[in-house]
Amino acid sequence: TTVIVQNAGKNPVHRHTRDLRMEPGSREHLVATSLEAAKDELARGLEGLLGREVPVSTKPGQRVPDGAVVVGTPETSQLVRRHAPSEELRTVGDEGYLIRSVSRGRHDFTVIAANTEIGALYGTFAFLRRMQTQQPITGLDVTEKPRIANRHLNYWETERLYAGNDATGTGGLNGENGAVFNFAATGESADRNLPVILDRYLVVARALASVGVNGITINNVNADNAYLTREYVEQTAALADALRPYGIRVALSVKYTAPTDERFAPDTLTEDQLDPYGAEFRDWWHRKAEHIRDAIPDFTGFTVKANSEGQPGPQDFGYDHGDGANGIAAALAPLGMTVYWRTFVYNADVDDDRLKRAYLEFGHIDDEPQDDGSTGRFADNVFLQTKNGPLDFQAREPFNPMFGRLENTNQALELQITQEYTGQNTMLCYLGPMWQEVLRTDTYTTDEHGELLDDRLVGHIVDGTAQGHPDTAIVGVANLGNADNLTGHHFSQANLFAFGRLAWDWTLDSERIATDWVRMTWSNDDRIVDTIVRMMMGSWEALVSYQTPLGVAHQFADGEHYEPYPSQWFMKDDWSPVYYNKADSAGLGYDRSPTGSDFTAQYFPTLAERYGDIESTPENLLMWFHHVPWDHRMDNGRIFWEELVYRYQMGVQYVTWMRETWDSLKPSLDARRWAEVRDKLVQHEIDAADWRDTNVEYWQEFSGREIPVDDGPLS
Ligand code: GCW
Repeated sequence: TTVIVQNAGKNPVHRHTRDLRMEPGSREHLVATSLEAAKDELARGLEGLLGREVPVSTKPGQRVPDGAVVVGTPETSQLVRRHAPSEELRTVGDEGYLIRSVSRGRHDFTVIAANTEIGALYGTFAFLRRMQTQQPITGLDVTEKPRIANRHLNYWETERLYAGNDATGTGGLNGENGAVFNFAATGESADRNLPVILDRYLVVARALASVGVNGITINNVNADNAYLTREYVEQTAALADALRPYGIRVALSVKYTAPTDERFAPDTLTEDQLDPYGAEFRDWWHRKAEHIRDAIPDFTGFTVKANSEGQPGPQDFGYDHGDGANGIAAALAPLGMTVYWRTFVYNADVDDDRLKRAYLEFGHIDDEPQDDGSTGRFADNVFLQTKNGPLDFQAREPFNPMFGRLENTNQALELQITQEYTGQNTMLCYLGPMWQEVLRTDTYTTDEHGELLDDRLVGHIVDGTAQGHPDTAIVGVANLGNADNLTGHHFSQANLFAFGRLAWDWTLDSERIATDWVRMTWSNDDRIVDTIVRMMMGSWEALVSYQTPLGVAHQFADGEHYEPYPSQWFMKDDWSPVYYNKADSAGLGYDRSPTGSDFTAQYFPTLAERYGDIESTPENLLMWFHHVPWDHRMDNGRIFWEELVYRYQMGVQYVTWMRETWDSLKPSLDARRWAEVRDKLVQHEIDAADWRDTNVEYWQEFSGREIPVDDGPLS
């Protein structure tokens, strides 16, 4: 075969940093265009898959040899103009592609065509994925385009660093060592700081492009104002230059009060000047954004965590989220930039049930009638960025009622790829099924006449079809670090892969995604594929079972969010396990029904009713909504106490089964990676048993009942 990418280098993307360079001895290299990236991926990929070198041609005007792969856009390639029907191309938009098998006489070849170079790169990866997973590559007539426009990552792995490569594998809170990108203040030696590009940055860029991720907010949402200084902007610009050919645009997290930071003197404001309607506030943000734009022409905008977990925000100055978000948005709008305003707010001093807070703070702004006759105060270039569940990335949460309830505001769904609460870098937990469950949950959203919408799953809200939102976004909290395998656990890569695939098309099946990943990562042998996919597919449900079964939430020890500590009370109610489990002699779980906090009233009527009644609440969400009596009768006839213990045991048994199954795969897999996963599974089993024992023993103090023995003893 031959790779033909005409004019691959014709349209170099803007490069701001002249001394951008790879560190000496690199294996990766910088490219100037997305087509060059596509050409390299094909050459490398085909060489790896076919085991021989593949000729590459970038010349215009030539005959297409049999078996060739042609990549390009109508603008760069006369072959694409000739062989990709323009009516079809029109339908795939800016990021989509088409892949076609073409026959000309005795010559058969493949055309990967798109309207843009980045579309062509996405098509290239899709074609390689087909080959890698051993699907047919003849008779192709594929058109694809993403359902969600902004497929974005947030990077705050630095909070806990379980994808970093320090000795313990976990790193300390707020440590910087182990972060995926080296900025001035990071631990690695200064001569490896940006604008020096390390191999792993390009590996990350290639991995993200291969699944269609097109943006990243590079710093922690608990933002350090340093990222707005000249020195840091220069470094971010260098990174943006390296990522740009891969279609990845950068954004920054900012603090609402950044204008008062002395580091920007003499360009600083006083607190009195932090009026989001005032010219001083808006001009300040506009100047900062302009400065960034000059260095990074395709800069996306700002992510803001305001009045959340001690971060400053408009409420500190007598304004609300709408005032604050719109103030910054107005400064960014002329530059075409966006504000991602997070809705992760809670305060146990105000609401005893913190889950109600987000809707209480944001709902009325979304509902507010405007002078021009429209409804909703948030500006068009604001996304409200909301976690999938109302608490905080617990292994299973009911969906956040904000999805559906907010009708007039662009909304971004925030998912956590990094496994903060789902086993970190130790537990094998494939999150595809969780995200599928979230995206396919029926919100029962009604229109203004109270009629149910036709398309009203969470995914329809996010992709804009339910409520007709012009801009759409999905955000994943990234799990990248400086570990050799980038994620700390080999199987965590599957989560990054699944996030990207679902961000591109949320209707994809998570098992199908897992199958592709296993074929691309471990083996194409059907027996092995089936076995590993089976391990992955049950791993999340198993984790839910041995950590927080039947909807009992947040039983984690303070800070690290890895170990159990159900009896812990610390500092404030809104983080204490005892506050969530409410264990007493009557039962277990948090009553959020009308007899309790009435959080259920935030859902649309069908769900408010369903979740409000213990009999109709899905059992896997039971303790999210009810204080469940120990002898409550479950669907299968067991009483609640027995079912609870059974779940813990089943969860651990699944992990045991995974460890044994993995052992059996030893002869068939790459030895080093097999052993690394095996070590993780051994620890995983120990820690899962700890979750079961710690919790069951503690619950028993309240239930006063025997531990049922028929399902096998506790360890
Ligand atoms: O659950 C918490 C995490 C914090 C995180 C916060 C958030 C970055 O423990 O590490 O802060 O969520 O989402 O802002």
